[in-house]
Amino acid sequence: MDLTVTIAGVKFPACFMNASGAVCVTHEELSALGRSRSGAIVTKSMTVEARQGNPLPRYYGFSGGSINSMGLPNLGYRMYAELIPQLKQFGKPVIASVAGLCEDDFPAIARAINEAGPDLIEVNLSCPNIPGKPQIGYDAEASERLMKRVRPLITVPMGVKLPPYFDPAHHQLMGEAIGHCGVDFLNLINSVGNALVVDPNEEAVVIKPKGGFGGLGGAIIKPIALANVRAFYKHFKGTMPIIGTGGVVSGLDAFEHLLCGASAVQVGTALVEEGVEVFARLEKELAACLERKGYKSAEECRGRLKEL
Ligand code: RRO
Repeated sequence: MDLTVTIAGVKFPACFMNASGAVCVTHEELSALGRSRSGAIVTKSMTVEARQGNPLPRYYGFSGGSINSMGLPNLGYRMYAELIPQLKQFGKPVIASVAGLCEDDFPAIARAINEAGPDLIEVNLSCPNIPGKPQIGYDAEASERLMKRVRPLITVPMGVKLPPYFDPAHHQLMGEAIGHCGVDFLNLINSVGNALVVDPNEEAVVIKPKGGFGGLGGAIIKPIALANVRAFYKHFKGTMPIIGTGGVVSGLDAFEHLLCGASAVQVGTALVEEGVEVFARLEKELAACLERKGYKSAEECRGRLKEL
């Protein structure tokens, strides 16, 4: 089964890859992704300076998914700029995820990291876990301003990672903003921000930062992720490459993302829980599913969701 995909002109050896944040902070973690069957190496979102992140515990896995408030722990963009040429030797695309603590950080990091030669750059407009900082992706004007500043500074495809939207008016508004900015691909969705998981036995929250509030990931967010993939796929009439992220635990979950319009999928919670072996399992499951349904490739079923 052909599970290779092309996004914004870049060929990926497989349609599964890590979601930014999932075991991709250190040189060791990124190299392990390089050696694995992950179709790409996606870095942790990087800031100007290295960060320790929020206090522990800051990740909690449960039966339906996970909640996190990592707080952008990363090595700082200078270190990732040094690592990227080494990571490219694994022979698969490297996606640099760019974040920032203020608007000016994004162009500064994007310009420098572009020089290091990643294959694509993903601009994270949707980190939910920095105390006191709203998610830029919920402000269409600020997002447009930022995308317009970053786009001319980089020479590789630019994607944006968006938070989930829950109203068609917001899909429309962000779709229009994105359409003005030369965006090459979308990554949908980041975690569902500011959720709260409660442990009734302990009568307590499960993570420390922000009073227990954090980004929800894993199986329980799949319908929200699928809705956002579908809404933007339709907004752009199938012309905008989309990486579907959210709730991919099985090959069938990935198939659903592809049907909704994703070209590839990223794996967060399932990768954290299972380790890099998850990619081989997902490939096998998706290949069996496509085979059963008579598809010849992952690309063939893209967007083919039937409406009633
Ligand atoms: O580091 C985090 O707390 C984090 C980030 Br930057 C993000 O984009 N999404 C998320 O769930 N956690």
